[in-house]
Amino acid sequence: MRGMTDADCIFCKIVAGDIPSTKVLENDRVLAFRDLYPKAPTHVLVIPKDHYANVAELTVADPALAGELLRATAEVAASEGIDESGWRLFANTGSDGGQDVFHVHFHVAGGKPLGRMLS
Ligand code: DGP
Repeated sequence: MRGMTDADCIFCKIVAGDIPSTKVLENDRVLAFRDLYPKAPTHVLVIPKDHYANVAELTVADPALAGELLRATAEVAASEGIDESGWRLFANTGSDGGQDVFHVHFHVAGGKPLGRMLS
């Protein structure tokens, strides 16, 4: 769905300004905003403004945009002041992966020791 929005997608509505969000970074193609249900002192979601369902779809359709998203996650970590202490980047993908919103997003989490996942 490159360049398109999904009328039923809450993140497309956030991009459009139809649902309010607390933005922390924005450029032509990328938006970062605070997670409504933060799991850490810093918990920011980084999304492309265009609608792609998940990381796999995005990376096939527009690998350059996937790179822009990754760069934005590091910019957010720095602007949030967690780049030195450390932070976690993750993208839940599909139902077994725990994805609830099917508009691709990277979670940037930190601000406290997060422990180990899956180890
Ligand atoms: P995931 O489970 O990986 O699909 O993460 C979706 C995240 O989106 C979850 O941590 C909560 C967050 N979220 C859901 N609805 C809203 C919303 O309307 N606004 C904001 N800021 N975050 C939302």
